[in-house]
Parts: sequence; C-alpha cells; structure tokens
Amino acid sequence: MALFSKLKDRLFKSSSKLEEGLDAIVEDGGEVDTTPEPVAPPPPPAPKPAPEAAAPVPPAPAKAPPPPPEPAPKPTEPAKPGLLGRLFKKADDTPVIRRTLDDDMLEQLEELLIASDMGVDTALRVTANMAEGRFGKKLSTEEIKQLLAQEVARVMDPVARPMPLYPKRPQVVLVVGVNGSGKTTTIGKLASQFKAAGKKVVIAAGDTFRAAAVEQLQVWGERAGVPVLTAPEGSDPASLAFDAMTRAQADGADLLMIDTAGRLQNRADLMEELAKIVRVIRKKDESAPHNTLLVLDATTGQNALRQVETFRAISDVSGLVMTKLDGTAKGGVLVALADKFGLPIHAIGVGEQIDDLAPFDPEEFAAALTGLDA
Ligand SMILES: Nc1nc2c(ncn2[C@@H]2O[C@H](COP(=O)(O)OP(=O)(O)OP(=O)(O)O)[C@@H](O)[C@H]2O)c(=O)[nH]1
Ligand SMILES: [Mg+2]
Repeated sequence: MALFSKLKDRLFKSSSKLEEGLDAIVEDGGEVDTTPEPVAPPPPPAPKPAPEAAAPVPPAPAKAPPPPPEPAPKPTEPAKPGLLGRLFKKADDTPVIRRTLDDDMLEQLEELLIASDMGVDTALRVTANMAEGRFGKKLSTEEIKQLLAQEVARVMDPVARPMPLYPKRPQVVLVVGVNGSGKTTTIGKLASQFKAAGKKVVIAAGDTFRAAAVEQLQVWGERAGVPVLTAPEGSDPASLAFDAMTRAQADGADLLMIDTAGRLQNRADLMEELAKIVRVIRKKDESAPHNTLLVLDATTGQNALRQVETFRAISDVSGLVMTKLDGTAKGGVLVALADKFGLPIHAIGVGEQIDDLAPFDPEEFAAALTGLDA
C-alpha cells in the first residue's frame, strides 16, 4: 500500500513550510553551482505509475454549479517549482544553488526548525549534528533536506515502536488525553486493527459524562465489529471499568480498551478519576493497566509537550499516539517529543476514517516532514 505517498501527501503542509524555509535559506547568500549535482541520484529510468499523490476527489454534487469562468490565461511567468514542478524536475537544466554552511546559515536553520515546532533544545541539537564535519562546505537545498531527514530519523528511531502485546488476557489498555485529542477515534481505529489481526477486543466507554460520547464509541464499535460496554450517563467510570474487566475476563478477550473523559474541571478531578479506574481494575488484575496510551493532537504544537508532562504526573503513560498529522504544519513537535521524553510513539492518526491510523515509521516521517522526495 502506498502509505508513504499518502502520508507525505497529507503531511504536505509541514513539508512545504520547512521546504520553503530551506529554499529561502539556501537562496539567501547562496550561489548557482554549475558543477553537476553530486548528491541527488539520477531519476529512475522507468517512471513508476503515478504515486497516489492526488487527494481523493470528492464526488461531484448532484446539481453541478455553473462551471467557473475560464481563468484568463496568465502571462507566462517562469514556472515556480511547486509540488508538480519538483516531481517532474529535470535534474539537468535546473540550476542548483549552494550555500556555504556557516554560523549565519546555522542560525537560520535553527530558527526554521524552532518555527516548525521542534522546540529550541531539539532544534539546536539537530542543527549541530547536521553541521558536524560539514562546516565551510557548500550545500544545496536537497543535501540539506537529506541531512535534516537523517537527523530527524535518528532522533525518532528509538521511539518508533508499535504498542506491545503481552500474553496477559485481557491486556488492559487505558486511553487518556485531553478533550478532543482523538481518544475515542483512536480506540475505534485500534480496535479495528487488532480485530483484523485476530484479537478479541472489548471496549469500555469510560467517558460517562456525555451521552454523545457513549454513542460515538458505539458507532466506532459497530464499524470495528467490537462490543462496547456502556453505562448510563453520569455514572461512575470506575465501576464501568470494573464491569468491563469482569466481562472481558469471562469472554476470554485478548484486549480491553478503556476510553476516558478528557474534560474534567481540573487536574485533581482527572487524577482522581484515572486513579480510581486503575484501582478497581487492579482488584481484578494487579498488573493492569498494561498500557496507558496518551493520545496527543499534533495540531496543538508545543502544547503537546505540556500535556505529556501533565499526564505523566497523574498516570503511568507507557506510549503515545499522535493524531491529526494530516494537514498540520506542526509535525515538528513529534521530534521534540521524541527527543525530550523518549516515550514510544505507537501510531499516528492521519485522518478521521477507520483505517487512518498508521504505524509510526521514522524514515517516512522524516522524509515527509522535510519534503524529501522518496
Ligand atoms: N483529521 C483528523 N481528525 C481526527 C484524527 N483523530 C481524531 N480526529 C477528529 O478529532 C475530533 C475529536 O476526536 P475524538 O476521538 O472525539 O476525541 P476525544 O479525545 O475522544 O474527545 P473527548 O471525548 O471530547 O475528550 C473528531 O472530530 C475526530 O474525527 C486524525 O488523525 N485526523
Ligand atoms: Mg471521546
């Protein structure tokens, strides 16, 4: 499956932002290099069938609106190397601009990475590594992208780990995160994947504050083909968790996924609620929960770092799921998270549909983030 092109396509906002910045940095103070490009490999001889780069086209409305007037032909301007331009760029007639890697350029790189939500410490470390042994050398945008992608992948490699599965039955997965981060959606997607992998899954709708939350989870349960245990609105989530645990044990379920509320009045409330859920499930299995997944919304940028700190203080976070990486320009925050906390990133959300949850692949991510062509 062309997941890479899908991911890259969807991460386009991040990559275009970084890419434009890199282009600007190299152009600023760089000069046209007439020697042949040593780094970029020649284009492959037989072009592959077009990658699935095109976004799915929405179905045409039943009543087609009148066609927009033909756009007036623009005066021919020098073609800007946009996405298509880059895809079809001919290596031979595109002048390559190179810039000498010096303090000025490093500073600009640092600023760019900080602006892409990588955070100051991580940005400094990444640029320092990029510069090591290359100071005074002339670099093209493509080379810088490759270096950057390499450094990003190096930071991300150790955290790219799928959610571990244990022989324990049921394996209890507690899902936490702030309001709207994507907990319920992620549970639906994960349940569907585990079910497809032959696991018997039970979901507990531990967010009992809103009736709508329970209904939403029931819809996901139906889509995934997984039972959802619910309790009346306003009832105690911990007692629901206990019942769900009893049922999951009786059914011989492999996995019990517990959804939780994200919007309690204050941190003490949230802490108490999570602690109570943990207490009661431990009455049934003292090693539970076996995973505590923190779901983070990538579009919140640097805020995600604070959320990790908060949730680590009140629960035993064992891994992260990053949602909404589609269409955000803040993907850089994942690098900061990996660098700062080292918590495993189990999966990334790249859309609202059931199969829009992908394993986290550091190389793909780094290429998509930097706009490096595959
Ligand atoms: N584009 C996109 N949207 C997502 C993704 N994951 C979740 N969403 C959307 O984000 C919104 C919130 O998701 P929920 O799953 O309801 O979030 P939650 O954490 O359960 O929210 P609360 O129950 O209110 O705490 C929904 O509209 C989802 O469709 C993703 O990966 N990409
Ligand atoms: Mg929810």
